[in-house]
Amino acid sequence: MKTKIVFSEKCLEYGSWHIESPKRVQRAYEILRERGYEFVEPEPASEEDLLKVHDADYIQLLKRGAIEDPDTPAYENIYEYARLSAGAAILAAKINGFSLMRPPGHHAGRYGAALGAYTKGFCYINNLAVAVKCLDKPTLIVDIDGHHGNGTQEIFYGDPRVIFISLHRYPHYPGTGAYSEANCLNFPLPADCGEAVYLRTLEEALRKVDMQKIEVVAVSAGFDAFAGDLASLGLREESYEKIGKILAALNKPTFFVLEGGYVGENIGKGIDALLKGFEC
Ligand code: Q9C
Ligand code: ZN
Repeated sequence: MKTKIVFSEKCLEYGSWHIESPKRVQRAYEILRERGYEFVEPEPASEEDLLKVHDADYIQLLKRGAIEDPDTPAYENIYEYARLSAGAAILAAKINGFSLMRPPGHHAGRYGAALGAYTKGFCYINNLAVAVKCLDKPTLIVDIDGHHGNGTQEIFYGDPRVIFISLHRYPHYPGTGAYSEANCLNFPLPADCGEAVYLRTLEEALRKVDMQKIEVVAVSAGFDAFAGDLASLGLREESYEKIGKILAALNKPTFFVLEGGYVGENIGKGIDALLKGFEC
């Protein structure tokens, strides 16, 4: 049963000058198309869905485009693009698929920039958080983006039905995630620590979770821990296949939402490897 990719070309319409560029997702899309994946089109999330995660005043500011920070531009119509990316995460959760959309989401907290971070790190709406709230089931979130998912931590901190695991480079942007607290299990890792350390840490993290209490696994699937990318932990294509196998062993309905990763070739190959590992 091959995982379907949730994708709309609309997410390629803005921001060609930014490092979080349409090119990265477009290249990943081409690779997955060549490799025979099936694609499904998302619908935008409703405002009601967004309000399950974000403060009403923040959503109003986002609609007006009054949310710019040094990492996160106020693109024209960004509210609509962000709503479509969130809707794609909701659809991925419904069909156990992979949302290949931008903008990313895991740095967006309830009011925008999360846990005291200076910026929203290219994120507007926490797509994965919206999907988890809409599903409304006990969920394990596994964040494999190379940056700490500070927005996701802020949103689910203390939630008795959610466990949040994040492996990330530290010290590094956004500066949070140095230690575990409450239901948020953080695993700060040194730059370029490499696959062996990474996989050992992931297994250690997952052993801490009582899987009997979990019904769904939601993966914040960023690819900037790839060797040479923005938050490099020295991972390679094969590492993502091994991560996929480890996630499959949890034996739960699982969905994936793209976060960062700034080399399109690596995103496409990384997704294929992750899903190949997950499926066999
Ligand atoms: N301008 C994601 O991977 N870097 N976001 C700040 C100073 C921000 C990464 C450096 C990196 C954000 C989704
Ligand atoms: Zn990242």
